[in-house]
Amino acid sequence: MGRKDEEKKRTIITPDEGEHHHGHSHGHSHRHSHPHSSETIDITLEENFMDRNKSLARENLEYFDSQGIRTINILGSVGSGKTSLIEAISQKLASRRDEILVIAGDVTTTIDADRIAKHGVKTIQVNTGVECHLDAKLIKKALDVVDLSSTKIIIIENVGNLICPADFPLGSHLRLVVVSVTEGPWMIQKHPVMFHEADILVINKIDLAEVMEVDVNQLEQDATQINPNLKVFRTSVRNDIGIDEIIRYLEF
Ligand SMILES: Nc1nc2c(ncn2[C@@H]2O[C@H](COP(=O)(O)OP(=O)(O)OP(=O)(O)O)[C@@H](O)[C@H]2O)c(=O)[nH]1
Ligand SMILES: [Mg+2]
Repeated sequence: MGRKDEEKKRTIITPDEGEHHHGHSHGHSHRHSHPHSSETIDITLEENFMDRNKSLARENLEYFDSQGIRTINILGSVGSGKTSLIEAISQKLASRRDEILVIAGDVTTTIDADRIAKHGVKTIQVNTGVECHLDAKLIKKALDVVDLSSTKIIIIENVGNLICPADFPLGSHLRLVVVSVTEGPWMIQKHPVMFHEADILVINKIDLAEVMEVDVNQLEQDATQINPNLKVFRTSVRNDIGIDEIIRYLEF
């Protein structure tokens, strides 16, 4: 095959000068690469928005600490098993269900919150509308509507996405990312920011590793190369493998 043919097969599209970059919605100003001054103004707004989120996240963290509440932000792609993991943890901690609050983030539905609430833990659904991530303000709002007097653990399920939620701290003590072998062998390498910012990695659906022809050792290696401090667990939520180890590690 000639070089021209190879190039034709691997087309890479990059934004053109003057094109609108609507990567994902933040419900605020976007970068518009128009000539003249609008570019600078819009970027400044975006940076303020991120800073505002960071300072609200710090306030949330201070609040959690003052109340003696431990919080964990669970992130990961769509369908990796975040809700399944929270259900399994809730089931195993059934005798302490009054101590647990789950905040379930979703774009529009209450499906996850309904699944989790079945296990008797207090659950709040936060719908993000068009946003692809939760933010610190939404968490603060959720906290305003519940009685936290018996709460010792807050588990937050973020919107299923490996990109946007990475930039939005919520004020949690820990970030846990769930990936699953059904996402294929490259998803960790392709989303370094998410793994760089995480404390715990859960590689889920190991029951399907063989049929997916995905090497779990390689996934773990990819992740620890990005972040050597990651604590890694291998799980099959479906077959109750690895969940007890996570609960022990989290000291729940
Ligand atoms: N085979 C297998 N399936 C699993 C496992 N864990 C979860 N699943 C299935 O994967 C599907 C998606 O799981 P969820 O827990 O809804 O995933 P999620 O990450 O919460 O998905 P979103 O909230 O939509 O992003 C469900 O059908 C689960 O039953 C596992 O360990 N093995
Ligand atoms: Mg879910």
